[in-house]
Amino acid sequence: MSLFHPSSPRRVFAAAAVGVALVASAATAASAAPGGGGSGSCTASGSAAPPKIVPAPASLTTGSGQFRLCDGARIVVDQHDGAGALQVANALAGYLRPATGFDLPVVNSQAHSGDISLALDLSSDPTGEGYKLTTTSSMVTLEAKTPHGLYNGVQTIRQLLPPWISSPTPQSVQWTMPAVQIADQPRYEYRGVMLDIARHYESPDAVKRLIDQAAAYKINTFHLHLSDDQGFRVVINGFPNLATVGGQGSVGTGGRTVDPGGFWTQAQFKDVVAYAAAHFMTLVPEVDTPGHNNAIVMSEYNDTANPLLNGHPQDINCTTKNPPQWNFTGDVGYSALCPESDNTWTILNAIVSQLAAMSSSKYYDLGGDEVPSTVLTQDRYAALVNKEGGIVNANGKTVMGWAEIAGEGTQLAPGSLAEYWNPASGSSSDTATAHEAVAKGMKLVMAPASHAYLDQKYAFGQNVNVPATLGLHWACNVGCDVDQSYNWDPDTYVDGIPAGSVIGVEGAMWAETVVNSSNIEYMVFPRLPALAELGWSPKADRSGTSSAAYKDFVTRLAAQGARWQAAGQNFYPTPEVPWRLDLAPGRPDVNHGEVSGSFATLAAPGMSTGAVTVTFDWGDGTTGSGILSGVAATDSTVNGLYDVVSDHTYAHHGSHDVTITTTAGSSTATVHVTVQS
Ligand code: TNX
Repeated sequence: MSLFHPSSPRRVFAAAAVGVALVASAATAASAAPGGGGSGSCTASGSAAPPKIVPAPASLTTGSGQFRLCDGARIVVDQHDGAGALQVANALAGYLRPATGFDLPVVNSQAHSGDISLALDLSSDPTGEGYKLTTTSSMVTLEAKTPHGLYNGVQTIRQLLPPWISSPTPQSVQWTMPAVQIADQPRYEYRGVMLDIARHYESPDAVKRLIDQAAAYKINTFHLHLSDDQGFRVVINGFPNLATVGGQGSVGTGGRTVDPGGFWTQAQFKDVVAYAAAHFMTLVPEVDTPGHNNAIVMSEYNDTANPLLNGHPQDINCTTKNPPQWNFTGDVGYSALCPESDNTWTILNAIVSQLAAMSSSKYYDLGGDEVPSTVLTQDRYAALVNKEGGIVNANGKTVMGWAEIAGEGTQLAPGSLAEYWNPASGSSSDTATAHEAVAKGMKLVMAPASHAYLDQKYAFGQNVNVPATLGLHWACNVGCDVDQSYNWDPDTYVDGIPAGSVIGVEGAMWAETVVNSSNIEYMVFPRLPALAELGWSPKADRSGTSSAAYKDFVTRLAAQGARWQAAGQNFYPTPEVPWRLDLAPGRPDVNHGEVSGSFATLAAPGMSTGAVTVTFDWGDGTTGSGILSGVAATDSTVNGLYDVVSDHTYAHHGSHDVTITTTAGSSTATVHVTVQS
């Protein structure tokens, strides 16, 4: 059976003028033709850019030549590989269709020249996430043992294509991929990103956006921090106040007139879990206990009419205030639920059982951080963690929590997961929680704040505050830029941790200062890709900015900037990264033989319009210049893509290749112009 569709009519960008018609398009796109059947007319000219993949594949060999994806190409998947492989094939088509404008039908058929084929025929893959990818001048072949492995390979395919592949609208570029052979698999099984939607509410759509962005870097775990002192963000049946009272505020609400809160319904929660699953990410819910929970206390301590409680829920309150009070500052360490209260357990049973039933990860995160002994003694803290751990296990989940859950007196099932957040490293006594965790048979996820807290400022110090309006700096007193995210090793960060104890890495996006997706993206990118590389790529000498690994990494990271700009994703264009210029041919206008307007789109991360010079070779023996226009950067937004604007009048009709070149020849684009009489 073939699901092959004839290729759609080729897009031609034409503008008619009286007496003269002019067609301008990318020179190469103008000759585009159906390629899936092996048509020779869609060929690659020039050479494809060398592969710049983040996270670096375990093994990559470059071949000669390049593959060109053409209209008429198909995505071939064997129906015997089942629904999982088909899902990934459809995901690949979904990634590639918007920018190419191609049909890219998903078919169950023999692969032809020009096709991309996916197959579950890799026999050995101990990780369940590995893949093998081969691109030649005629075909792209992706093999894996599991659908997740195929999906990881799909993310690599995206990065082998030009950056404009992430554009939501059709672009006139040659979709070439360098010939490569990649055999890849992850170093660690847990590669996470955490988002705090408690300090500031974020919608399901905002979370989906971050899932999309993180999936591109093979992140497989989304840790959702759902509750903290300032907000509780999901409906729990039987305890409506948790959402309606606990969800009202955010940090800095100042009487709830700004920074409004919000909460998700359970249907929305399930929808986000499904969305994550479609991106091969499991979702770990976290309701932080016994501290960081003023929102729970404020919702329930007065819930005397709730039939599930015993009429005097005031006894849940172990905060330092009686009666408890809202506190919408970023203060920590004053709130706690009382472990002796039956009401505490009625509430926690409902929370754990409902969230465990709705979420997809094998882990449930009970929090456990930052409860000073002045608020709860260690005995009472451990009593609460142990009892809640039992509830988590009874609901079929493994306990996860911040590394304090390994402290004195706690007893959690072996295999429970401690997230190490302390900046302390080496043999410092402040690394105790990591050792305690290992001694108790727990595993570690590494998120030392000075390397993995994505809410920390990039730069801080005298007269420096980047970004000016976002971020904290308690773990990074001079700032934590990309080099800090990259230059450390999860296995050896704390001395004396046995091999195999560290199962992964996580970047944590706390939300005291970030209020929307744009803010989140500015803090998360480009640091999360650095952490993703630590989680995925083989161990390397990541000892500092002069290491070969770091230098290679920032060059590969540089290639991501244009992808993010094309996708409309915000990021911090750090001066640590040698961002590249990338041009995509545009669609100039025509007026009686005069060609004018936008000839190209330029990605120039971190560069102002004045910083880039553009020259034009009009293809008729004359040269000229262009100007850039677009949205300038602010202290928390990257500059936009620039239009490269110019104009020229041709003396004669005919065909001309307009060549646009940026400063120092960093990037060129060719626009094919035909002036017809
Ligand atoms: C520490 S350490 C926190 C969060 C804050 C964050 C701000 C730990 C597990 N918790 O409550 O939001 O610092 O950077």
